[in-house]
Amino acid sequence: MYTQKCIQCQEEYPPEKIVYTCPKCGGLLEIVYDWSGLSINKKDFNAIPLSVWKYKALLPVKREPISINEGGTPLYLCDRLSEKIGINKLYVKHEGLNPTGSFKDRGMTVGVSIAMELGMKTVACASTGNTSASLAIYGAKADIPVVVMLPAGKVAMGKVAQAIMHGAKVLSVRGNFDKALKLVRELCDDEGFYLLNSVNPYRLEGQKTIAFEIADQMGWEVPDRLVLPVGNAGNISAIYKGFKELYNLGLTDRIPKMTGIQAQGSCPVVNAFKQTQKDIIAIPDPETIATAIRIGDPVNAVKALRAIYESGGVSESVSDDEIVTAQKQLARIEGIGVEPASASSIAGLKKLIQTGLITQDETVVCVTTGHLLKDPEEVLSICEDAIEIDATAESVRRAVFQ
Ligand code: AN7
Repeated sequence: MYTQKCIQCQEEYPPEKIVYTCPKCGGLLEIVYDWSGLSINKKDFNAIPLSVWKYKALLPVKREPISINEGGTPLYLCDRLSEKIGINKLYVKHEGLNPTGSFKDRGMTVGVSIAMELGMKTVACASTGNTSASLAIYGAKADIPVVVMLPAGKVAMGKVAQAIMHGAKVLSVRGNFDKALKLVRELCDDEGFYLLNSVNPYRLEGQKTIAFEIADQMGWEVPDRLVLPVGNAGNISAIYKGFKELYNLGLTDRIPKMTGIQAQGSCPVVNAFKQTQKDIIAIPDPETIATAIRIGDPVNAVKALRAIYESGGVSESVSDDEIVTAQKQLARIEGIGVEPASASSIAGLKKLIQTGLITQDETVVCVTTGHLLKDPEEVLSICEDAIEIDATAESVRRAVFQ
């Protein structure tokens, strides 16, 4: 039993009502459950392999889900990197190892399953890339048409490749992500398409399983802090909700400090946090090498700021140079290949340790949200070129020892 509830005015709407924000006050919605009849125990999770659907009892989907084995991503203990940056224990939850290469799959397996339950005929989203790649693939699996809107020229190649290969109708919008999102919301309202951006509260239900898996993987001991990139601000809100639910169910004994990192040229949530505001002032022309989080007007900002304040977390911005340095460190010290947005979590952690806002005795989990291969062009622009040589032993030797 659950409803869609406004986080602002508390009005509740039935599960099958197609709403994305509160019709009464415009507030964001979240899924709230009546779990009074539910008895759940840590032991219930023993010996079941990790996946989003391991936690089906805590998710809203009734039907057989549209699934391609999402979730179950590794939690790596990063000894060498933690020593280098000066933190007691650092884990990386590598969400880039989901089926389409990003955490969006957790949201889409739930979101597209709900779309099918509701009998929707077309699904749509605006995207900086990963959301569109994921929706294209889940739409293909569900046999439902997909429309995606991307900011022209600002989406990493791997993500566009996925969206077009899996058969979505891909519209390249002359404008940034925030404009594309406005347009797709109008399209969904006018045409009855189902909107699967993270303003859709069902999508965030899938993403809260990141919290469930982290707790599960750590033996139901939660870390002191979670550090992750913030773009449209859905994921940090979802993960916080997940940890809160575990706590309320008595499965864990505390909630980690939610720590949101943005790129300096695109940091409305950080600005609001530093001025202790409850909502953001949009940035009209966001810019960063981390195109996934090049978002100036995040729809879930109010939820994200609540997550940060309530959990005692912080929000910080990092420069593109800091992002690139962290991306290389993670790749070369720990063997974890991530796209720039994901590396912002490591860059942010380093900065917050240096400024003393994070203390060395903490156990931290960084969430790396997308795979390195999403953005090969960025990699080629920041790394050493391959050395082209003649096909002779002499040239080989000269190149190897130069
Ligand atoms: C790799 O695909 O917004 O704060 O349209 O792709 O929940 O938005 C992507 C976001 C972090 C930020 N890391 O998550 C999209 C999109 C990666 C991402 C984020 C995104 P949110």
